[in-house]
Order: sequence, then C-alpha cells, then structure tokens
Amino acid sequence: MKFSFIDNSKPSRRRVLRDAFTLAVVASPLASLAKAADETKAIDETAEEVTFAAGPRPLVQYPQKRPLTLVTTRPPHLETPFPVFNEGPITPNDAFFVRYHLANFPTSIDPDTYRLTIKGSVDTPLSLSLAELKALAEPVEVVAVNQCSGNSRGFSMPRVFGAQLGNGSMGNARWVGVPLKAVLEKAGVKADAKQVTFRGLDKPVLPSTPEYIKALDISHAMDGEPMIAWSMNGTDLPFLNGYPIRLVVPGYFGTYWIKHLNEIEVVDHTFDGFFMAKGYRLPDNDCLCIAPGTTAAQTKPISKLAIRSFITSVKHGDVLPLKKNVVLKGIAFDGGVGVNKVEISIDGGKNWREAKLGKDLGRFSFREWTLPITFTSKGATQLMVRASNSAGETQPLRADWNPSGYRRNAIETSHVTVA
Ligand SMILES: Nc1nc2c(c(=O)[nH]1)N[C@H]1C(S)=C(S)[C@@H](COP(=O)(O)O)O[C@H]1N2
Ligand SMILES: [Mo]
Repeated sequence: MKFSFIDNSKPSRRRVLRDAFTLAVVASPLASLAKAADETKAIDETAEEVTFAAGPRPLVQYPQKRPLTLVTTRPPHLETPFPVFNEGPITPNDAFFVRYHLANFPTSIDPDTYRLTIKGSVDTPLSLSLAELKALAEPVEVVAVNQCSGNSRGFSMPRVFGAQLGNGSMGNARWVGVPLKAVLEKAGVKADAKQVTFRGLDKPVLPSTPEYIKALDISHAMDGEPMIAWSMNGTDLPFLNGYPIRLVVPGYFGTYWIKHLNEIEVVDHTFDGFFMAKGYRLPDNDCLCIAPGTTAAQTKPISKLAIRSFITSVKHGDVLPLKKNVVLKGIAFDGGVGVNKVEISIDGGKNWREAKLGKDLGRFSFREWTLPITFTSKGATQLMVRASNSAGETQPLRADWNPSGYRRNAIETSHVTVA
C-alpha cells in the first residue's frame, strides 16, 4: 500500500490530492513534485509582500498544501505567505513551510513496512515499525516553533549568499510523539556515547553530494525534550513535512528536525558530516556575529532560536485610520525561555508601550500579542515590535551580521501611513 493523503477534509478533496500525487509519482518519482510545481503557473505575482532584488516571488501549489511562496523548486523550498501568521498562533499544516536539501526525496512511503533503525553504541540495535514506535512510551505533546536557520536571510545587510528568504520559513505546530530518550533507553546507550546522529529517507542525487545527517550531543538527546513525532496539529505529518515521523527539537533551529526519520546512530565521537562540520555554523563568540568582510576565528553549530517578534496584522505600505481604534496583533517566540514581554512603538522607536500577551501555549510556542492603538497624528510613521524574555534576551535595533545570514534577530519595522 502506498502512502495516500488521508486528511480530515471532504472525500472529494482527499481524492484530488491523492490523484495529483499518484500521477506525478508514476511519471517519475524524482521529478514528480518539481514537475507539479513547474506546471502550476504563478498564481498571484503580487501576493508576497516581500520584494527582493529578484522581484516578486510566485505562489505554487504542492500536494496537501495551499499555495505557498516559491523559493526553489529542486529540491522544494516553499515559504508560508506571511498573512497566514495573522490567522492564529498555530500554523495550519497546509500552510506550513517546506524545506529540503537533497533533490532525491521520497514521494511514496509505505507506513506498513516503514522502519526506524537505532544502531551504533547501543546494547540492543533496534528496527522499529511505526506501531512499535508508537507503543514504546506514553505519547507526549509539545507546541513548538520550527524555524529555518536562514529564515529572513533576504534582509541581511550587506547581502549574503544563499536562498533569499523572507519571513515565511517558520511555523508553529502541536507535535505528538515519543521522547527520543525513551527510544534510546530502549536500545540502551553505551557509556562511550558522545553524540546521536539522525538521517531521513532523502538521498543525494550525486555520490559527491553529502547526505543530510545531523547530530545532537548525547546529553541533549537524553534530556527528554527532543521527540520523534508522528502527529502535527492533530493529524498525520503532511508528506512534505516529514511523513511518517520526524525529529522535533523544541527551541532548536529546523535544521535538526530530521524528516522521514529512518536511522538513528549513537556515536562515540563528535560527528563530522558536512551539515555539522561545515554547514549550519555560526561564529563562536558572544554575538554569534562578525563584521562583514572578516572571517570568524572559530565557529560552532547553530543551536537555539533567537528571540523574535512580528506584527502580523499590518504590512508595509498599509494606510491606517486616524482617530479610530486599531488593534495591532502579532506573534513572538524564543528558544524556550518563554517570551514575557512584547512592546510596540508607533513612532519609530521613540516611545514604547506594552502589548497584552495571548494564551500561553508553552515556552516553545508562538505567543500571540495584541495592542489597541488610536493614531492621533497624520502622516508616515514606523511601527516597531520588540520582545523580551525572563533571561534578559531582547531584540536589537540592528541585526548582527554573519556570513550565512542565519538566526536573524532584530526589531521588525513596518512603514505605514496614518490618514
Ligand atoms: N530529511 C530531511 N529533514 C530535514 C531537512 C532535509 O533536507 N531532509 N531539512 C531540515 C531543515 S534545514 C529545515 S529548516 C526543516 C524544515 O522543516 P519543514 O520542511 O517541515 O518545514 O527540516 C529539516 N529536516
Ligand atoms: Mo533550514
């Protein structure tokens, strides 16, 4: 039995999705999704609010997804259109961003024969079916933000190499699974364990391309937070978000959240694969930054999310009414301390007032905020948003710079006019 797109929507929709996918798979497993994207014309050339030097970015339609902003086709990198973040603190599955590194990613997965292997420095190597995995421990649940390291990279000044991402390579979902710790305990981690590596079903096309393998320190892998999840917002993971299981590493950048997870290896050394030793590294200093044009003396793997906040109810260029009540709304999040303050300025940063925080969905989640405002003077102004947490982390006016444009964290500004 092939993987079919079972969701809770109406049967007609379900069939359309499955048929679209199956057809593509039959044509060519490798090119199928890319082809699906190519065949979908730009739906609305003006829909994305961020305009980079390359011009506006088209929306594309992939299976199980609403139209998303196209970054690259091979492999797919799709961003969530920013207005989605104004719909609520949970990012719907069909709007959740998608990012792959390797062109050869699976297009058909059979859940009945799927196996997760645990090997390396363990007493008992395991090969678990999905049923065995699910029965291994009491399921746990966390609401957590998955954000790409390069989210917002397109705003780096000076510009940096890499996909010019807007702010849509992030999303917040309710994940259900078993703690990674429970799986490792079942296998029995040996005393020499130093790191744990994770690999998914996707493979490089060329033998010279490194495989996408990531590693966590054994202490992190065993601290109870990382989880192997099979459910996202109450339903199976969407195919493109890692069906049938993915690693969820609350508070850590998406690069560690391995999709289609099928192999875990406990190793007695610091894993030196490309995506740990060369890619996804930051300058190893207090600001995790360097001056443009210089080289970092030392680097280290990227880890926790920086604290960030966004206004979602207003976009650049909006005209807001004079002397009327306007409720500004947005989201804030951090790497797991938990946001405890969001402040707004409507005068370009001169004065700040505190917004009201929405429901607390947990310290790894987006936190909604609102602030009723009445503008009393006409003209152009700048709205700004700044979050802080109890560890004293907040957002600087200007972003620190690093050569990969990773981990952007700066006060976001919206240019609006009051009229
Ligand atoms: N198997 C696999 N897992 C992966 C990747 C990948 O290329 N292959 N990319 C990672 C990166 S860099 C990010 S940002 C997240 C994106 O998760 P999403 O596609 O579900 O939004 O997946 C991570 N897990
Ligand atoms: Mo990423």
